[in-house]
Amino acid sequence: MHTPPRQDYVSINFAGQRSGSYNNSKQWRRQSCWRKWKQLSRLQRSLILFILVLLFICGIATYPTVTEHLSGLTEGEQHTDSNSVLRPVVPHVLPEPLKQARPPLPEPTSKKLSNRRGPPVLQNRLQKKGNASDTVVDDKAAETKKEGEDNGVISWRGAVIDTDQATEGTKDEQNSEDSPANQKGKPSKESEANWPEAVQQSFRHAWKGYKDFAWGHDELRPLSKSYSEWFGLGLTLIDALDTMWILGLKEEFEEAKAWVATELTFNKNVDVNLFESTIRILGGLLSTYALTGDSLFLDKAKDIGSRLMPAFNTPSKIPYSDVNIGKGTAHPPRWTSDSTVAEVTSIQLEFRELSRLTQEPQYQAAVAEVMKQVHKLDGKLDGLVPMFINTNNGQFTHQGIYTLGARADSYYEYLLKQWIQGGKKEDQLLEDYLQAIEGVKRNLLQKSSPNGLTFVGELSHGQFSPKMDHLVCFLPGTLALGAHNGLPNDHMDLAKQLMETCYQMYVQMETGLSPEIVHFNMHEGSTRDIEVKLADRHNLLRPETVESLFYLYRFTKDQKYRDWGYEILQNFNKYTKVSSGGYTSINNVRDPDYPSPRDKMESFFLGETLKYLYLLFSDDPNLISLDQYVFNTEAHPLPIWPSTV
Ligand code: DMJ
Repeated sequence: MHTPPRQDYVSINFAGQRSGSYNNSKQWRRQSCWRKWKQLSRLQRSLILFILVLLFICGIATYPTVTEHLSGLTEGEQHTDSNSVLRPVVPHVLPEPLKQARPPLPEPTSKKLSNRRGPPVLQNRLQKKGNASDTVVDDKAAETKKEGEDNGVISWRGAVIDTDQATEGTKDEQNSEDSPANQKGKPSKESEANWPEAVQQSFRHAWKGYKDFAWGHDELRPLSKSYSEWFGLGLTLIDALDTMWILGLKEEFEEAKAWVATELTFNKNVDVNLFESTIRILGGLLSTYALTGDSLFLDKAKDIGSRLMPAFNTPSKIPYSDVNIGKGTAHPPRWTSDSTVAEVTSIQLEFRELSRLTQEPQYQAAVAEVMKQVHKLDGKLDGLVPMFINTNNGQFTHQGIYTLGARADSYYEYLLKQWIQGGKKEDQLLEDYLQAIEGVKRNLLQKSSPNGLTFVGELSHGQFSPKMDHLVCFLPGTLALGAHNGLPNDHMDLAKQLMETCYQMYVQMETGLSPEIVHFNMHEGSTRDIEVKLADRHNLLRPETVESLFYLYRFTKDQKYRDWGYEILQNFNKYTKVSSGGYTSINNVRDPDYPSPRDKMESFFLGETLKYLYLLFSDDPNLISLDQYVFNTEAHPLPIWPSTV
């Protein structure tokens, strides 16, 4: 006998029970819904109403958290900063008033010879001490600012409280109403000889903050006078080693070297991101070895390099994003088995160099295998790659989206740079690079309205978006480097046009500093070329524009590139410098009165931004000659391999 199943649940059947022809008129739909509703039992109706009310209450309760979270995701570095994984929004904080004197003048320049990631738990683990006092510091700072404003003692200029702290130019330049320095940092030609020194001074100021409040930790939090950990490996210190060497800051370099010799250990149970630790730590150690010849740095490079190798043990040999350098285990992010294309294709310069130095082929073999596979993959558009690749099957995922920004950017950079590093013999790398640049021209290049700025937008399933990340501003420099190495002249023309656009991304903002992302107007009749969405107004002290200025100046000797770089340095000093030491990323480049400091100095500010500025201003073209060195994507110069033929 058939027993009807027990119904422990309430079933609601919305399937049509009426015969007759389909009628989709509004009235029919309204009547039909009402009829369905009335067909329900009282219990069913009460249950539905109860659920709806519950959902409504939950929605109201969670709305602020959700919007805050979403804005955090948008604001977070999208790159795998590059970065990227998505970081929590840092609460707005105010600096404390300036009490100390102007930093000491630097010693003369020595020409001895540059939406984020990381396990969230780790990021915060070592902040406890700082966190406890953060609120106090912030509150105090806020109070002090108010008092200061009231009695006129404090001159509030964004993160910098006192114009005396601005390091560049003479006092006269800064104070005169018509002085170029007051027109968004326009430089005075007379002081040009001092510009390298101004960068040294900025570096010392940043270093002071790191040394006083974050020594041996990953990143300085200059406003709360504390630090944050990402990998717990002294990231800023390692990223800054070769910058100190290049800037001739010997004392600082020796102190840092002593820390590396006595304190730095990679034998730690810690998850690190393969790409970030390769470009910052392995790259930083290898370049410091190249510059100094000190075997300490090579030994440390071997140590971290070998500890990163488990990342390549995947079914496809496309590496996982994360490695535990203590346990020797690797894994993808919790939510996916994909890796980011830029990440797996921007570790090659470093591992290849490690193999050359150690004569151990496994490093180079592992990263060459990745390039070989990516070269052959379906899913590219005229040489442009998607943003994700699966570590199980080795195929691109999330296909149809093409960008030169976050998650794809340094793939293109490393095609060219590997070709240069290896002595311009690896034709496949060059072919892929040339094809990709043609792909950019065909699919992503447009001009804005009304002033016709050339920009690189994005493509999503055939739909063009006029969005450009600041990260894309590496491209003018890379194109110029290619042209310098014999690639077509029109690459240099395009480099110059894009350089102008990247500069405009700074100069058109009220602080003279670029936002993280801009949108270009393309409609006739637009009144301005560049728009910035609210969530994109932050500046993380990124290097890409000054990096490109350095290349463009080296190859053209056009003075304007130096002038632009100097303006940018002045604006960093004006809006991001923190009086007690360090520089901070800011939330709003459009508000010079309240740029809203974020309380974080990224390691690449010392590793890249200040290094490229110094090299831009240096008159010595042999200071890291571009015919002898190739910079990795974190500005660490690695030797171009001597020809063996
Ligand atoms: C750096 O870590 C590297 O330059 C990377 O390629 C991109 N993101 C940051 C700087 O913006």
